[in-house]
Amino acid sequence: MAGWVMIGVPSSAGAHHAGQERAPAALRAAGLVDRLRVAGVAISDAGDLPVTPFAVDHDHPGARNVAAVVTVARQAAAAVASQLEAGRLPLVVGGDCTITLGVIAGFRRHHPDVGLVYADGDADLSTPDSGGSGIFDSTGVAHLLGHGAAELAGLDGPPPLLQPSRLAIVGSDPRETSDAERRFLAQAGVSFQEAPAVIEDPSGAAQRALAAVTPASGPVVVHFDVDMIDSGDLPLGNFPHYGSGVRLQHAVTLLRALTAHPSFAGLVLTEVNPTHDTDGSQINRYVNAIIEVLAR
Ligand SMILES: [Mn+2]
Repeated sequence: MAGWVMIGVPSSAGAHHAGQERAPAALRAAGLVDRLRVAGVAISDAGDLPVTPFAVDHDHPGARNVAAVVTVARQAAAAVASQLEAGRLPLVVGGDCTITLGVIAGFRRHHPDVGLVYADGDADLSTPDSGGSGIFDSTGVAHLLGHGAAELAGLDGPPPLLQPSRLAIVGSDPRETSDAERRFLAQAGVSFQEAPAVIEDPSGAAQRALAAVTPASGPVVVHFDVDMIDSGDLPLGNFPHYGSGVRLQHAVTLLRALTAHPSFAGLVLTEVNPTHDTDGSQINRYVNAIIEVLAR
């Protein structure tokens, strides 16, 4: 076993504003890699992909910065595929949530049956034509399932990037999902557990998500958007979720259970915006939490 490798994806191309492109450097400076090693986790550092900050895009109000989002996803896919080739376990540190599309595309090159547990404050089902912000951050799941912008959904050949039966969404804020979206997920056969299920029993929520995606034999990637956590507890998310009730410790228990599964094959960390943390104290709590998740 060659151990873990950190791949930094310093991009806010798909975000509402700049800031997340600083997360890989901020997390490294807070000791993410060094302190994982001290905790006994074998990890190397592959450095960062090119910095791709948010840019104002007046020309594509329904699909802002789509070209940059696709480029970053392609870069992430290539980096992940190459580290898998070397037998390493990717710790992909974003960056906004659209990087997970690239991570799945990279896994597919070695494992077409890859599965995904998507721990996120949102179900991310918006598309460029749904009349919203045109920001891609909230569209990741729609694109994974083959909807939305063709160049993103078709990142790795004919869509979908992921079969609905290989996806489990967990921890989303019920205030952010419509009944129509819940029906869509149920009809598609996507496992969907919202924040109250995580608050009540984070280990049980993890086991149910794993049970949904592990009947197939492929590896399972875990996506963790920090905005699953109530911003009243940890205000690091690029876009706030005050009042969801999910505490940092709920997320740690959930993620520890997910990453302990024999099929677990990689972790994606998204949406940390270091500009929201004036003194580094919240980044430090986040790094402590990730160490608690990964140290065995
Ligand atoms: Mn997200």
